[in-house]
Amino acid sequence: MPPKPNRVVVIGTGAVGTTTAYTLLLRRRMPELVLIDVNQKKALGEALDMNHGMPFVGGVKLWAGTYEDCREADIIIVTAGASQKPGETRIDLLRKNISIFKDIVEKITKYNQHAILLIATNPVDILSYATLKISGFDRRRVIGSGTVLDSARFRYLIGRHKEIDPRSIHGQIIGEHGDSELPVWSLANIAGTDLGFDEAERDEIFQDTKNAAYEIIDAKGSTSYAIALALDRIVVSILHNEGAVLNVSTLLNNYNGVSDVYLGAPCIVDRTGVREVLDLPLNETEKALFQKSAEKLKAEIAKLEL
Ligand code: 6V0
Repeated sequence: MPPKPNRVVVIGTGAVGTTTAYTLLLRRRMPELVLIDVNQKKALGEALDMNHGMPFVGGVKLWAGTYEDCREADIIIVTAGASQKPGETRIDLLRKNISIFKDIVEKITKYNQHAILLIATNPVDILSYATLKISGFDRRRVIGSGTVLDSARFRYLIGRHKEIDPRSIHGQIIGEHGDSELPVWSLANIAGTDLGFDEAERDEIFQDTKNAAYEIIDAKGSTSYAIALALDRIVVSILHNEGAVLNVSTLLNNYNGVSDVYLGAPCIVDRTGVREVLDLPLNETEKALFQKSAEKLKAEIAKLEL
């Protein structure tokens, strides 16, 4: 019997879900791609629109489906739920999105116990933690998009300052995907050489990184392209068993003084999901900020009934 084709399911066909699906489709990442939304008409319309491009792409079977289609899925990406309005923080979305998540995760697990769940909905760290608890899945297979996007923004901005390709910049953001995130300046470098920024330049780059989503939401209502590319990057590392190091959100235990919380940290991602979290030798200031980020999220988690 031929091997089962890889299937990716995207739940939520809003700005993030459709851009992610389109990115996966253009790059022909998997033979089967399913779109699910509570608004079935929207999912159908998006699937139809993308399918009409198939003569130019090919090789992907794509349809608007139901939760039964999760049965054969290898990766289920969840982008469903409320998004930030201008002025709203990611944490402000928690009350709306936690009930949506209880419903969605129960529907997924009715049909599938083996897939990797990749969460993008905000607040992504808390919802990933909630997904772990609701699903009962192994922690390696519940992954949040974490600070992959923030790290990309950070590298882009450093690259722009230095006029160097962002792919050659080694830099990362860790902690909450949100207001308490932090840059790891102590380890940031270009080919092992110091970045040479003064305090004011560092501050400007980090503030622009942290506030990027607010700026984009204010300008165009939502962010979608870069998060879609970030999710595509995570999917590829899983499907191709690459072992790429990506700052996804994962369950941390005894990690830089932090336990029992999901936060963005450098993880080796392969077909098992998060294979390993890399130890980061943070300096004392970074460690304190990281612990503060964890405390903020743990206080929010404590209010939930999980
Ligand atoms: P959107 O464009 O409003 O789309 C949300 C979609 O979810 C809509 O199509 C809804 O119909 C659908 N939906 C709502 N409830 C359900 C349900 N119960 N079951 C299935 N589908 C449902 O939002 P957008 O796509 O802009 O954002 C989605 C989420 O991603 C938000 O929480 C954002 O804050 C979050 N983002 C996360 C990022 C990250 O880095 N992790 C980046 C950008 C946005």
